[in-house]
Amino acid sequence: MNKRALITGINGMDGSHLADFLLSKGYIIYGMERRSSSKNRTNTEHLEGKINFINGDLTDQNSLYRCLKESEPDEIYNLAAQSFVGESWNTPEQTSDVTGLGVLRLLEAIREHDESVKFYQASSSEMFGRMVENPANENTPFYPRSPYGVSKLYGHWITKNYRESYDIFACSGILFNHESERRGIEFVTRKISDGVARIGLGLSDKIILGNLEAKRDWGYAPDYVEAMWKMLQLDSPEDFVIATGETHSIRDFLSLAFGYIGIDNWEKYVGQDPRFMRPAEVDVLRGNCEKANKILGWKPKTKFEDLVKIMVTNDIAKLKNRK
Ligand code: NAP
Ligand code: G4F
Repeated sequence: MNKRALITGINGMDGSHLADFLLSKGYIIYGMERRSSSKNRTNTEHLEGKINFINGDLTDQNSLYRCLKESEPDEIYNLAAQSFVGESWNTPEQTSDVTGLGVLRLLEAIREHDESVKFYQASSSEMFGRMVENPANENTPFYPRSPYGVSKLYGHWITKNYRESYDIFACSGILFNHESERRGIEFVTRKISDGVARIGLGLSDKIILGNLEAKRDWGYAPDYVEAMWKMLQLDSPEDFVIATGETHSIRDFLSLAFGYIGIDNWEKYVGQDPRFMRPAEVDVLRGNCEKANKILGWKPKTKFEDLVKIMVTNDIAKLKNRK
């Protein structure tokens, strides 16, 4: 019989890639989206007719009970969140409500509906923040540096707590940064790939950024959603770090991205504005995915250079089509 999955955050980057992956495995998929006056299905337009969209909101407990009743899932992937770190200083209360307490509400819905449902929580490398150990693994102490990181830490611990308290199959993937052509435009990688494409096509002459020295462990989202699924196929729940083990600066990303359009002196095309600096920065992130490799048989497939190329190439194609 086909397995049934409920994915929250279906219209986000990961939600849409996970739906593509689970469809290839024959799943019946319910994608939870919140109501808005104008729907944004840019990432999921191709899924219309193939999956079931249902309305729900992580800030509304009753809507979550209803989503579980309607979808009768075997597996729930909680990918919904206020996921933009920079925004979390502007809306700390809302971020905590959605990204933190939202996890508790889903776990409560599982307790009410059916405790045998398997639950995946999208934990984040932002929880390591000011890294106490580099590279970080599943045993590295946390030190979040943003309201977002603190909220994710609550989601992480409440998932662990419900696993231990109620014997629910609940686990967290601690995913390091992953990107794709479906990444939101305000995140730095997509802001760069889109900006480079515009400059290459003569539509713009500058990209304005914040801190260029920050370093991230960047992987490719389609590789990472497979790890989420693998975690829920285990017999007992465990948490895993998912990362590439490599770290690169924003400067490295810029240099490669501009390189693809034949520009070497990229500094000329990049400006900085304090508006894009953060009150507290995470200077460097790097993860160790040895445990995932050993137990899940997972490792990243896409190299950093290829990730940058995929994103720039896609943005050039998108803009050409629009023209
Ligand atoms: P994303 O593109 O920002 O998607 C997040 C989704 O959550 C959006 O579709 C958004 O819906 C939805 N959402 C926001 N508030 C909601 C609410 N109150 N109720 C229901 N849905 C709501 O994020 P992503 O990059 O795919 O990441 C997926 C998850 O992994 C997130 O939890 C993120 O924090 C976490 N994570 C991401 C990374 C990464 O590098 N990408 C790394 C570690 C962890 P709207 O479209 O309506 O805004
Ligand atoms: O692309 P970012 O906004 O991603 P960030 O903050 O690392 O968060 C992402 O990864 C987390 C996992 O570690 C996820 F949990 C989270 O949901 C999200 O997906 O910023 C990356 C770096 C930061 O150091 C930031 O200060 O880029 C720096 N940066 C420099 N200029 C900029 C900019 N970031 C953005 N968004 N915009 C800029 O203009």
